[in-house]
Amino acid sequence: MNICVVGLQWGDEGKGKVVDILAERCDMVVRFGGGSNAGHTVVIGDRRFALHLLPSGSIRQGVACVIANAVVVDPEILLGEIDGLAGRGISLDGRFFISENAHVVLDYHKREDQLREESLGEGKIGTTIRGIGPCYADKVGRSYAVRVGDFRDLDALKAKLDVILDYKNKLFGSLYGAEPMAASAILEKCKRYAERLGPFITDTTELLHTSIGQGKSILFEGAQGSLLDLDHGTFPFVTSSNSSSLGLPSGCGVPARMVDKYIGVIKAYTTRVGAGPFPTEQDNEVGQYIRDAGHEYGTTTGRPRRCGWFDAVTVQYGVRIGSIDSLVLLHLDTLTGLKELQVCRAYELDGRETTFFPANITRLARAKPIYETLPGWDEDITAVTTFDQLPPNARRYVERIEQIVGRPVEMIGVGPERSQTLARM
Ligand code: 2SA
Ligand code: MG
Repeated sequence: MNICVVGLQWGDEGKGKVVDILAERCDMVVRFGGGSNAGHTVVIGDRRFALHLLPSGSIRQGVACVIANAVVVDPEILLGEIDGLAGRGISLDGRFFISENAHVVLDYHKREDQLREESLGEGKIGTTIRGIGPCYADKVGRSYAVRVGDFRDLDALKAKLDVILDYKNKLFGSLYGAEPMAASAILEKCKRYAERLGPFITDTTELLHTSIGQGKSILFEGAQGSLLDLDHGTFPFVTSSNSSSLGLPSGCGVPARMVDKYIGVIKAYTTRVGAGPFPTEQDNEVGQYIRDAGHEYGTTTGRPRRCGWFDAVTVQYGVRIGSIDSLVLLHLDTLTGLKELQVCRAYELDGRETTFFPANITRLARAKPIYETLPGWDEDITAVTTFDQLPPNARRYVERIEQIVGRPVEMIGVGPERSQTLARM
């Protein structure tokens, strides 16, 4: 069985935890997009792992891990994660594979991300400054791109970096008055990356097809959320990759029909980091309550996340474009203590009621959420182990979400730990 797990909101739904749990029954976990902008947290007992580039399955010793073509790889961060796991007794030797065709994030990408964001002032996107957008832009532009496979020929890479840095230095100098960056310093770093990452570099498309042919079960791990998808999200307040499940086939060369099941991860409410529209945002004491109770701060940047009510319109959109079969609903415990809960079931847009999410932000700006109110619960639910043990109002909340979204909730999270997850079916 091949499974894809993606977030259906604006990221941070808790995909890392879900992938970690499902990885127990899989042979291989694959990242198909995004880069170190992702922050996937897994908590096992008193051990907490925050991963940005390595697939969340890497914590499970028996699972093979793949970074596929469309991931943008920051070698500095990747090596830090590999060493970090090794220091905690978890080795990736022989079970980790990076696509030779994945693009590389280098220092000038991070510099460009930062310079551009600063220059935009109020109009900035609120990126993670991890160089993601500039690296994908170089990939699409083709002429100034570095791929992981380039680490195999350092002479050719040197020539390439000379050309790239010449161009970037002219660009940054004239646009932002920035100091030039030395190609030689970047090449020195690349020599170390090449030596350390060399053993992991391979043709991951061949590996994936061979593995599927052998009947192995593959878990595809999405990064960010469906509403941050470059083509289908709230552009320009999106990331630079196809972060919905639509990015899977192009991201790793495995056709969508080879995936047996698509699981959408949602939070019991909505959050967003960075700028952009957010119809159900609660920039008030409710939002603050959720932020405090749910520890809603960025894993990568530590930024406070914007918080708001559950928006079934956004989630339904993620379900539609993502071919989602079932849902995992996390952070139900975060809502404990709120007297009443609002659920957005539709938008009013230009005098009409709609349940189809307008991803175009000019139209989205005119959309007003239509809420229904559900009663909350006070009981601590963090130690609950079955759905039936949940307070009636918590069960009703989950069932109402299933009804509106039109997909079953298979798993429910009542706390950050691996064990605080209720299987529903
Ligand atoms: P970028 O850096 O170019 O991808 O930023 C573009 C937009 O995408 C958003 N984005 C994210 N949103 C939620 N979570 C993300 N990962 C980290 C986390 C974020 C963090 O798990 O907490 O630590 O702040 C993530 N990555 C990118 C970003 O906020 C911009 O809106
Ligand atoms: Mg995250």
